[in-house]
Amino acid sequence: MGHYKSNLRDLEFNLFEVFRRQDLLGSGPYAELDEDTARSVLDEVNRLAEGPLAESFEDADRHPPVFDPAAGTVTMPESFKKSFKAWMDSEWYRLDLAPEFGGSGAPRSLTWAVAEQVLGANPAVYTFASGPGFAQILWHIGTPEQKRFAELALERRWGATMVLTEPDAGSDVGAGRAKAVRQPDGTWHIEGVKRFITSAEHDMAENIFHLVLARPEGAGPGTKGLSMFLVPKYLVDLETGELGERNGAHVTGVEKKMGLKVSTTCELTFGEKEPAVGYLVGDVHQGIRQMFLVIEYARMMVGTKAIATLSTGYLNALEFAKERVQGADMTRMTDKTAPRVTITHHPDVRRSLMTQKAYAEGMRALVLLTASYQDAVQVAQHEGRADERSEKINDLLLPIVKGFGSERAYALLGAESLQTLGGSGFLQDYPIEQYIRDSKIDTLYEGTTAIQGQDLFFRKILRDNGAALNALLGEIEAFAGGEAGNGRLKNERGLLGRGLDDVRGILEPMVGWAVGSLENPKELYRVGLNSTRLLLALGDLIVGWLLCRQAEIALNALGGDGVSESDQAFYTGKVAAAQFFCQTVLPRLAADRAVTEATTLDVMELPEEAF
Ligand code: ST9
Ligand code: FAD
Repeated sequence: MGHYKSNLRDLEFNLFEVFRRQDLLGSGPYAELDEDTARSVLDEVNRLAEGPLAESFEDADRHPPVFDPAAGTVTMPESFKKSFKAWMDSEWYRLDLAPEFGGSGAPRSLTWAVAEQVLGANPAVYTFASGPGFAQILWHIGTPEQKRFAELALERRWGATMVLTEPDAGSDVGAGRAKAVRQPDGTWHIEGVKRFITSAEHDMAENIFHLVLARPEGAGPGTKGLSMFLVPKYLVDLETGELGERNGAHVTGVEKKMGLKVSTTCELTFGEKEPAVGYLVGDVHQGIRQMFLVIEYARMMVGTKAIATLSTGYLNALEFAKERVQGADMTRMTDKTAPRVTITHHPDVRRSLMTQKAYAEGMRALVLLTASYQDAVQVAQHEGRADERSEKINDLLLPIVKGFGSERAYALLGAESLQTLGGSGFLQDYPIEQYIRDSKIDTLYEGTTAIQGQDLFFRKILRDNGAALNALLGEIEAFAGGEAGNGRLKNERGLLGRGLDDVRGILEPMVGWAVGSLENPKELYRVGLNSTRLLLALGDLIVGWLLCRQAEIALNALGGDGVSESDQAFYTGKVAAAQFFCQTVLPRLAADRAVTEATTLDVMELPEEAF
């Protein structure tokens, strides 16, 4: 067996028992897909993920890509090339694409379930394979020539990148200095240096196209002055599809990193050797809006990657714990002759395993809840209407999937999954140390956690007048006040209700300070001191709610006839995870609330020298 342990049963539980995706299948945009087919897709991808995709995970970490600075080229490890080819040859990436663009138009919930398996098995396979997805975005927003380019990119499996970051413009994308100079023939020449660009060079595709943010000469400051340009590595004859001249976008460095080593992170220099020809995407100057079409997708991807990694980390830890014999049962700890037991007998190991299980499964549900709002948006589009409520709730959930998902996954992988293995966890004999190294990036790229917290509060809550948030909290309130699970979940519903009060208790002063900042700008600092806390607290509350919803379904299933032995165990675990989470995690929200309420400006008034 390879390193990757998927949780197919839980994916199917979410899709078909919790979110009842089969109700959407067979009609509307998903007319061609039924439940059996969806299950068999999951099954096949699972085999691929656990087998050929996972196979190069370790080797490619130990033998990362080799950069030749003189030629500006990268040689990828052979093992990884095989995994990548297996994924591309399977063509499952087409699930995400619209039928008009050569895809199968599957629901987002199914495509994110599939993505979880790939991202858990070998995340860089997924990111190197983003060409078709990027091409679809270009196809949607591009000029007729760019649509043709996008079709070629799909057909020829070209690679793709998103190019925002510069040495002095990371979180602050609007500080970017890369310049675009208009040419008499209508094209643009891009000049400048971008850094940290994922997949900008490799030897797994004949061409790579970059979607680049640059500032046209004379354009205004900030993000709104940026435009998006299509800059291919090789220029393309759009009629024949043949590659032409080498364009002037060259990789001038590849970073050495803590983890995710097989994913090339490149310095990309434009217009140094020869002009870097760019085409204004859609022939409109709306770069940041266009780039956010990619970013929204990528933020969901990053959260899913983190959560997938926690899940396989937990399942590896669980397997180890079931076999590792150490110490006596606690009730016989003073009896030196007592039989030694597996570590799953120790209360602290059980606490740790259940914490991992509850978060891994609760956050998987968070991803698929978010995806189910994306399904609703797709269905509405298919029917020629807009589902604004689902759009807004999806927007609200994205920073939680990305920011909360990555923070909790990384923290738990280190503090709990690796810890379960004792000293062995520290060794490269087990995959967890690599999981930790590979998943740290998830709290950083696609906007750091601080940026996610601010996005959540200012854009997704304040700017929306709390509409989407109130809709979501209203659902949690109704659940907490309802009859779900009857006596079996009464205590948990009570705890959920108190957690909800506490989250509202965090939000209220924050909104007050934001309003107060109109008179006293420094009040905003109090918001800034709490926005990450809010992000994490709201994430915990939603996970608690989703686990309780799962527990309700599990209790009903357990009450029915003919439950198989493995399902008995599965559903019993579901109820236990919800109870454990509500009892041990949600009460901490009261402390978060107290900390928020007591926020002072002391730390902001402290001279820098005192740090
Ligand atoms: C990176 C890549 O890190 C890492 C991994 C790459 C892997 C690639 C593979 C990914 C797979 C993906 C597949 C492709 C897709 C497939 C599809 C298939 C179907 N939501 O607040 P303002 C916009 S890349 C939407 O004033 P500031 C909006 O237009 C580097 N839009 O911002 C807004 O205008 P308006 C990642 C948003 O103060 C405008 O921006 N780097 C949102 O000027 C201005 O907004 C980062 O993520 C949003 N949430 O700038 C940067 N927010 O208001 C992080 C803003 O009129 N920094 N817009 O609507 C930030 O996000 C900053 O907050 C900032 C601030 C730059 C936006
Ligand atoms: P900074 O913005 O300098 O942040 C430093 C610290 O300050 C962080 O803790 C941050 O949270 C905090 N901070 C900064 N501003 C604020 C603020 N306003 N409020 C509160 N806190 C703040 N970029 C691309 O364009 N394309 C890619 O493909 C790509 N891939 C990447 C791959 C890797 C491996 C890495 C490491 C980065 C990649 N990036 C990519 C860049 C990535 O998106 C940025 O690193 C990220 O947005 C953070 O920017 P920064 O590193 O400059 O950190």
